[in-house]
Amino acid sequence: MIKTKEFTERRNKLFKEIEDNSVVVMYAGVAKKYSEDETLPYTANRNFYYLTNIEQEGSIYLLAKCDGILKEFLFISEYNEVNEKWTGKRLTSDEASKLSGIENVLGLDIFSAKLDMFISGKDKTYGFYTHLYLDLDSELKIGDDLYTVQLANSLSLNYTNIEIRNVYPILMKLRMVKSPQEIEEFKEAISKTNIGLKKIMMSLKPGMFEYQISSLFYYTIQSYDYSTLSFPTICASGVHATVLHYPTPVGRINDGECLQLDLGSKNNGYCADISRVYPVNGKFTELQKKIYNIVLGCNKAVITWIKPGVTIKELQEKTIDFLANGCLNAGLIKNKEDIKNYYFHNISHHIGLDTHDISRRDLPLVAGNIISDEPGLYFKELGIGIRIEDDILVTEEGSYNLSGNIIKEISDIEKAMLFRK
Ligand SMILES: [Mn+2]
Repeated sequence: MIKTKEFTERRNKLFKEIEDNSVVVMYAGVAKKYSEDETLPYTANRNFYYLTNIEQEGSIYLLAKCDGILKEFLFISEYNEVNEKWTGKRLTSDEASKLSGIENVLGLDIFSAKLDMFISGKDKTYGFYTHLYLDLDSELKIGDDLYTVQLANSLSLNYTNIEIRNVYPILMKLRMVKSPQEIEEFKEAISKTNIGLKKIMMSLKPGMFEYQISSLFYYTIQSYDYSTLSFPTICASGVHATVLHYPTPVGRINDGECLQLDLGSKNNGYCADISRVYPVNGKFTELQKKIYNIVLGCNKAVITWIKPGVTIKELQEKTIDFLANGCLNAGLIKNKEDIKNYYFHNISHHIGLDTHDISRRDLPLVAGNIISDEPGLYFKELGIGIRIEDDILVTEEGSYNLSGNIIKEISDIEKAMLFRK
């Protein structure tokens, strides 16, 4: 678990990045509607969580910076006996304070009045403010029919003395560099993912259905320590693997095919994102090996290219070149340009509290970034799609493969699958 102290440090970093005489308001948000009276599964806004360690729906954080002095408040829903009977226990002020390290925890009912005291300039003891920072992510729902973007519009009409800014780019900059503790959380997420992958290798047999394998992964990580998925598991056999985000794993897993898995377990919010390919009957065919080894060679080359100063765009250009040469030499394509028909996604993205973490891919990498390394080749006419993905930490010296323990050599996979039940 990330210690409370680290959440306090994150808020101090945010405090340093914003203008003096500013207020920041962050919302945990509320669940979106699924259908009729049902909602989609709720997750606290990741930027809010990153700063507060609080997951409770509807919570609000307010930070004020006035003449270099920090004041902060957390607003959570008040105790409500009836609500608790329906949906279980909510945080008490004390619990919220311990989790977040924020001393002043107040009820949500006084939030609006408190914000008004800060930004209206009515009460001089609150200080004088010129800027209000909000997370203007258009998807951030904070109430019935209310998103932060709409809130910003109405606040700027009511408080003409205040300039509204987007806090999102500042939090992106902070979240892109992972702390030593965050790296530990990742390692744990990856090792849980590995437990699930081993289980799959030991259970995979021709004739099964794809959903039996994707469910097995979910069951394995859930029964291990109630972990959840980083994202819906992609489990695609044979030609299905040529659809990148193959959505409905209802196909039969046939003898002689390869099974593509792109999956991950979360650990305390941090998302592993791993791809592996297994031969359904335990043995790769010669053609599958040929394609697999081009992708694996590229996956390993990318690890050596990753270092501070390099951009993901540069990694992408080198990847295209590597895969094109590999396919040309193997007789899989006739012209280098044809590679665009068989490799058509990006080599990498940042990973963190979101699988596709908030980031800018054009920025040079720095130590502490965690990014994916996921080359792939997809030959629909051959019924073969292969993507191999590891999670890579950028270090001062270059890179470190956080998922180096998850086997990916053909000989290792075939050996492991000899022990299937
Ligand atoms: Mn990925």
